[in-house]
Amino acid sequence: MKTLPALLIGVCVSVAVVRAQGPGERIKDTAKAVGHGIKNTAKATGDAIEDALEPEPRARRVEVTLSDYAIAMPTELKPDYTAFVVHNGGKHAHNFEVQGNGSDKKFIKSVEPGKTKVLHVDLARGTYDVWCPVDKHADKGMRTTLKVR
Ligand SMILES: [Cu+2]
Repeated sequence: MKTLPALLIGVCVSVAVVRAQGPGERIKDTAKAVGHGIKNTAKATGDAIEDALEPEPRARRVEVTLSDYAIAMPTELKPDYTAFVVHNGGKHAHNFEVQGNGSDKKFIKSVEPGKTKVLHVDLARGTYDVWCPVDKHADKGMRTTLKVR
């Protein structure tokens, strides 16, 4: 229990800081800082903060069907802002990750069986690796390559 005194000092210091600032102020500042963090991160990476369920009107639609354990989708596409409409026809939850050209996108939460979600990716010329990042699904067959040209 060598760490206990250190821990107690830490707690006392934290309490002192809260007292000095006033608890309300501290909470408000923290909330503000956290809120900014989320907004800035989302803006900086261009990532959505929740998964889309509908394609954006400006996007080209590409249908994808996930199963246990395969990904059915085109393996060649022309460059375009793309809405992958991903349907899970399997009995297990799956995800869908598209990586290439410095971009790496996947759903924040897996697609449950019978459900459909939409992943928007701005596809440029090049080769993309596509796979399901859940457990060992990629090794079981849920991986493919997409050529954009
Ligand atoms: Cu999977």
